[in-house]
Amino acid sequence: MTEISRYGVLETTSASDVYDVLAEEVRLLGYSALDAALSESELDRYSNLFDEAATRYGADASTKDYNLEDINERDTVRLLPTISPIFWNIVFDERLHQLLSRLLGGYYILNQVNGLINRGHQSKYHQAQYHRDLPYQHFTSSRPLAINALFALDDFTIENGATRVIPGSHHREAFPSDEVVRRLEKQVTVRRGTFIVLDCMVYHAGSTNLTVRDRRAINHVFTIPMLRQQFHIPSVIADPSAFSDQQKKILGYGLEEYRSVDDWLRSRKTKAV
Ligand SMILES: O=C(O)CCC(=O)C(=O)O
Repeated sequence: MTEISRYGVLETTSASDVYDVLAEEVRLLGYSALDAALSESELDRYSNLFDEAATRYGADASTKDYNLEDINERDTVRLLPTISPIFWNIVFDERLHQLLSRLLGGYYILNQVNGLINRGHQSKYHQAQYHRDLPYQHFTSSRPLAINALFALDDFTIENGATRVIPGSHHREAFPSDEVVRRLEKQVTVRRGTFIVLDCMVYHAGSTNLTVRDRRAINHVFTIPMLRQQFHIPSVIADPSAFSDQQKKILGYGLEEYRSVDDWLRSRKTKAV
């Protein structure tokens, strides 16, 4: 390909493969899209299992006397892969982790993984208000601290409430003025089977679903290990033996705070060997 023409440029960013390109987009704009390259039949299977898991989750909650609607939890299936383990495959998708390692470095952990249902019939969707995934935070950082890989289980279209983003808003501390939001916001339409990859500090929101069918997605928030998980995932997983050491690291194993100075000193001793 011919080089983009330029003048007065002393420094350029180099990109050696597609993951470098997508990572650069996320750094610059706050979002990008990554195709998980799943077949139509795999996606159909995930969709069916998602619906089953959502039904079981709702039934279990009501048995335990939780009214999900009353507590603003109607649209969310918390820790989806603990209900239907096939969804660990998406959490550990190889392409996604190629990209995450470019953005977050060699050590990052899973903060949350939730099924999201943007219901049809213009029903009110909890995520349809602009927010950061690190809410209440108003600072900028030179590198991403957290990435949301929002997996589209259905095509995201204008009609069914595709995600809106305010490009570049992770570079500013405050939420932009309403007029600037109206001028800059972009709706990200993607085919099912795509991850919308967001810097968690970029302002984004779902949109109202104008169709009659639910629009389903799974959010995966990965952070640097210094940030607290939404769930202490090691406590929720009954049997970790199926996970590799690297996967356990991503799930947050081995991060418990030291409970005593003795514990700290003992850990240094092991490291020194
Ligand atoms: O459902 C969407 O389009 C947006 C989801 C979202 O805002 C989130 O995962 O934080």
